[in-house]
Amino acid sequence: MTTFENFIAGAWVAPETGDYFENRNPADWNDLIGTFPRSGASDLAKAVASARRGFAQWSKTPAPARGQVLQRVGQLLVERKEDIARAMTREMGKVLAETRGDVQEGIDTAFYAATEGRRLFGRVVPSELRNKWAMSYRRPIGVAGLITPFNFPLAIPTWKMFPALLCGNAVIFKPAEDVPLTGHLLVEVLLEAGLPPEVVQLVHGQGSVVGRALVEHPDVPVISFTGSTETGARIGETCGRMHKRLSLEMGGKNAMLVMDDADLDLALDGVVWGAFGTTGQRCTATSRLILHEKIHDRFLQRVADRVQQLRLGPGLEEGTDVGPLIHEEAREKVDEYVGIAKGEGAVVAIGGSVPGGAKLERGWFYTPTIFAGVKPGMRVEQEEIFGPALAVLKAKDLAEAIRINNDVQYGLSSSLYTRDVNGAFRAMADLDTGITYINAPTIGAEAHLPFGGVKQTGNGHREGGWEVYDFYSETKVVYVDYSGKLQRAQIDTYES
Ligand code: UN1
Repeated sequence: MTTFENFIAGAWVAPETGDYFENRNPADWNDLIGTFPRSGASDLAKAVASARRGFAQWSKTPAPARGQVLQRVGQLLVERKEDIARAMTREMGKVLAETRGDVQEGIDTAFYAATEGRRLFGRVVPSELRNKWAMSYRRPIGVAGLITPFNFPLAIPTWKMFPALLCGNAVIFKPAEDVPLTGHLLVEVLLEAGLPPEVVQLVHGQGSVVGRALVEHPDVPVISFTGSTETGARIGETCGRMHKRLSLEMGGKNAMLVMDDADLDLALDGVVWGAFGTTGQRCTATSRLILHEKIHDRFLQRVADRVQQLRLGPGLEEGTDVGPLIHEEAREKVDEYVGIAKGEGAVVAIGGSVPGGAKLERGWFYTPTIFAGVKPGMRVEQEEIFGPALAVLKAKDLAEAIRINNDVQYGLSSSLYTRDVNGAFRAMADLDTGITYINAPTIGAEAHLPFGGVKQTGNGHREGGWEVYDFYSETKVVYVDYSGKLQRAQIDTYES
């Protein structure tokens, strides 16, 4: 058994609290991965003081040189992809193919960030006055606090960290308590790639202690958080009061719409992957299936038949389709929603129980579950369950399906299966989500496009792609007047 430490002020150090928590495999809770610091506010304060020194150095490093470090980070991730993926499956539970994908998303993000070091475009625009230049460019901001969830233990930290670093900021990383090992491995890679040590700080611990101290610290002007809408709202209040820049990625209740003219074989593959991949623990997961009434009964039957064949098991085992949930409360939550669904008059078509069998008895497994006969407004139709549970609804046409899709508080991802090009374009405009897929499921965003949602899913920012660089940099505007005389904007141009 290994004891892991924080990375603060350029060294691996024990927490000042002297306190540690256990990290166990969710597929086999006898498997203890290690113990990690349960840090306190004083650990965090030390990290901030060091990160400020890191920032002073890193912000003066030319952006292309910062990009070179990220290039090496990408290369190291390529070399370690298999090892990190295995470690990640062991601590998080999702199947190996998916954790390999998770590392790949980090690699893609690293290589994109590396090349951005030679762009980070500003603009030069004509001044309204003679002999005067007007331009904008991007400056680093300071120390960025990054609070990340368990479900993409590598990819989501990289979405935040790599653009933040490329823009010249220092970062403080607080990974979810369920996946501290992946966070540790990522910081090791950054250091090996040559990132100056004080530019990154890793502080393990509870959101309510370390996360909170990070959000409340006056010397951390940028916060990026992925997690629940409730926690995001609390963080938002603090950041609003302190005038901090904040990016939030929160809940989803994503729907797949399947019309009567769709390729149903394709839609079947799509919904099984979208709803039960990652054991449904994606904010992009397909958690509602809205079926055209003409195909509803037979398509639902096909989905149920297929989902029943999914093999539950440890993610490291060959042939496993669906791994465990992350922890006991997550499994209890799914089970509670089964009760809620029944109470509201929905039908549990399949699943709805804790599976038996020796292989599964020491993990947080739950049988893939389908709720049929769900009506708009039921709680299982409105609330994020974050587990292997799919609510199925019926609609009389595309317009009604879009209305049902939009009538929830969230707006991350949506999907439409159809062969009608006019309908597809109508849906692209009218589905009220940050991302829409046509003839593909609601999951699977690519690292080089903006990622994020509308309504209660986010607060208007995007991760990924080109837009995230706006979030992690401050726009500076410079006017250079080389006329040698006072020129008054808005006055002299128009008077002479
Ligand atoms: C998340 O679920 O929090 O689009 C992120 C996807 C992945 C990222 C999901 N690339 O499903």
